[in-house]
Amino acid sequence: MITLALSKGRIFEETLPLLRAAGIEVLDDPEKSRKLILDTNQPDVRVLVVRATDVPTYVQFGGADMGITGKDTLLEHGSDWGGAGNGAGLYQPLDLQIAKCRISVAVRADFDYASAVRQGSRLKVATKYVAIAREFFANKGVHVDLIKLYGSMELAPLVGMADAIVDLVSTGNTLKANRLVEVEHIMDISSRLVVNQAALKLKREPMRKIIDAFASAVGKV
Ligand code: PRT
Ligand code: MG
Repeated sequence: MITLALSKGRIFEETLPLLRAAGIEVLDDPEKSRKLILDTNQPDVRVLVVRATDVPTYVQFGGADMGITGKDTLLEHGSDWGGAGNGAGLYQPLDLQIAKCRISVAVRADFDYASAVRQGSRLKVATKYVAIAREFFANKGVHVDLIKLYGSMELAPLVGMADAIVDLVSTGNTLKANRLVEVEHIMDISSRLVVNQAALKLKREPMRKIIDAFASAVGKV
């Protein structure tokens, strides 16, 4: 049995064509079903539906043989496990080039970020990405007080709780709708295939088959 960990939402949607290219059809719709283990057309392949931030954990501890998750999630997970931003030693054979976005710093349109940085002001930064934000501002030599949030970061500057946010941006529409502007582009993000190395040793053949099928489908689906 090969167990694949996925999260609902955009990564799931964008993963379906890759799975199809590997000959795998998921038989249930995770948005409609309450099942957490989904069957596929392949009797020896199943899909676990987990929180996006839990995907690396399932793969690291062998609850899943492989998983698909954003580079953002992997970097934060790696820092929790003392890894130097490498996703806790999780083997990452592939950049799937799906769920692409960037991680950026944004502020209220009326906040003069450049001057604040120039003057060496201490910035209050709200984010779900504490490790990525800490490293970015440390490298820049900017002092920050980080405020951990779990969602809707865009609210924090609007209610005066933070000067800036570090968040994912794709179209920029969410920032625009909340009168925030992007002032730094920290890095580009896409989703990665992560693999449990012990599982790969035990189930080399069937796992290689899936990895190779994903590899040849990347960028084509
Ligand atoms: O619920 P949980 O916190 O566990 O997960 P989640 O709800 O964050 O999962 P999901 O499905 O929303 O996103 C999971 C992954 O998708 C992220 O870890 C990224 O790797 C990737 N991804 C790609 C994105 C975006 N693009 C994205 N735009 N994740 C979130 N967003 C959000 C962003 O946070 C912001 O609020 O969309 C908003 C901005 O979008 P635009 O188009 O308005 O700029
Ligand atoms: Mg979400």
